Amino acid sequence: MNTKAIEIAAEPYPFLFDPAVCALLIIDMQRDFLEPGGFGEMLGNDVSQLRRTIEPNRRLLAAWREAGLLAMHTREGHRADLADLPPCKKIRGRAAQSIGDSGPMGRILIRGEAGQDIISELYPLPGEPVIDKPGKGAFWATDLHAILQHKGIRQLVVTGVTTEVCVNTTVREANDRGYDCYVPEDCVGSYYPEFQDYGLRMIKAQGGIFGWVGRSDTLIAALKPI
Ligand code: C5J
Repeated sequence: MNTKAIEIAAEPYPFLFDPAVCALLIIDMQRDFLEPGGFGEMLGNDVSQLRRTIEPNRRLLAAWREAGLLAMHTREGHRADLADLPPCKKIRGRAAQSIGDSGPMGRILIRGEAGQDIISELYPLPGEPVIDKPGKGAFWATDLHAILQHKGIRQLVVTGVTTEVCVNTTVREANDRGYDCYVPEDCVGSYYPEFQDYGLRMIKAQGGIFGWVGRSDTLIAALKPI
């Protein structure tokens, strides 16, 4: 693996990738969001828009592990007693079934339920931190920042779903805390193609106001031994 920082292709300008201080953060690749028959599909969403990100994420995660770098995972979800669920989040959307109710794969977005867990293709290895988050951003009400600080991390490669919600919120939170974020566009997904496009454009606009946008093959090439 390259151990020195190297410039890699990105928009709006090349990213100085430093593997020694960079973690991969995979956002909410959960069964209820991605699997046919899950909560996301039950709400009428086209899960194929998210499922196209599985294979690029799988390849990137394999290369990341091979290089011995820190990989982390998040899951959106709540306590079984719903004590950490804001009432506004519970009722938002006026759906027949909402967070905490019985869904296709257990109670919807409740920690420990089958649907709340990460898809098998990207399942965390022992030792890879999993952040259970009650909000859209991975920093809100979690120990993510403390873990990253303890490990000396200053850069994040952020992947997962959905581009305009939890990925964007996390990138913005990370940016405000001083992390440089690189988002490989093939590894993030939205149920809505137009939000995929604008979610990425918002990150790289204004000279990279929240971070950089690139591709997973660029990262994988940079991780290869020289
Ligand atoms: C995520 C959501 N993970 N869209 N959640 O983006 O509610």
